[in-house]
Amino acid sequence: MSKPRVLVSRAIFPEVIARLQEHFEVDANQGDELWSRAEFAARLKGAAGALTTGAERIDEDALAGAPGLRICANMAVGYNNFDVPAMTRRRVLATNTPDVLTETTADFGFALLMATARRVTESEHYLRAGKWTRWSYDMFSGCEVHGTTLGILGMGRIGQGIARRGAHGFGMKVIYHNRSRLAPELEAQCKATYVSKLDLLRTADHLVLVVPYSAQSHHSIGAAELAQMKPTATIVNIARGGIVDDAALAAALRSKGIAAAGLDVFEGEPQVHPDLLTVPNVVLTPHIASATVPTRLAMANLAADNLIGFLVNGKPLTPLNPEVLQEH
Ligand code: 8YV
Repeated sequence: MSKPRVLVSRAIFPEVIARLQEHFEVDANQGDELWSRAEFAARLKGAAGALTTGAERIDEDALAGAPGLRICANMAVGYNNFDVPAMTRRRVLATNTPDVLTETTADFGFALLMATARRVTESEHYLRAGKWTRWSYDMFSGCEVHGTTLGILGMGRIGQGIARRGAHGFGMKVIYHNRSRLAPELEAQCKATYVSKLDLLRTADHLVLVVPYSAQSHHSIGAAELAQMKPTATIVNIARGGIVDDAALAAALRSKGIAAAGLDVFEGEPQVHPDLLTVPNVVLTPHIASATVPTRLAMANLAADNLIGFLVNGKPLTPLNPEVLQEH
């Protein structure tokens, strides 16, 4: 019997490809370039499964061209590239990679917060440019971190990880806003207090965005929200690009409406809004919050386990639309 065909849309760990090859005929992108939408669609045609990385839109169009498709396994916790209702209608299982990246991503959120508040990259550029000739009492004065108020928008697993780091490691007062309040025991673990979005914006000294992207959360932070923030505040985005209106943020940074920003994700990435590239008070990183070898390997293995679990054994590990399983 021939093996089912599985698509792997971007180069990933060879050992994970080898695991998939034990069960499937694997069509893997070996290059650095993302397949075009047309090429991805053509390759998806005869596939039973796909391992995607967040950049490939799985919508009605993509699904209509791939009637044999049964599962798309995203190697990411975010899955805004999936139209889950459309996938459910077409009985295509969607899976993501929660938990395995939580602590690593929270570490990076804190690294970006620290680098932003303490002007780490800006001062390094100054040093590398040979401009450091003397000590000065006010050279690269940054924002205090310990003991300040940490605001978190989106209090899922990663948000809670950042809250714990702030509260327990840096003695910060933690406030958060989320669609729903955390259970009291989780609030206690994070030492976090629920506030309205307006209070969050007005009170936070450092605001970290960890909210999933959706039509509802698009531009959650725009000119109006930035205007509510303290001019001494910083903002960090490790969620998704579209959460922030990047043009409005660049304008607020330039006019010192807020003190600084740290961004790992961008609207239209890998393109970056040109205005963000010319303001000094922003730290920019290329979507690397989950990028450590153990974590990326765990993500790739979990995506592979979902493909194998479902297509071989009928038991995926982290389904997003489990109702599809009942129908199979
Ligand atoms: C991924 C991420 O590396 O998990 C997510 O949602 O944003 C990152 O950890 C990225 O999406 C590529 O898969």
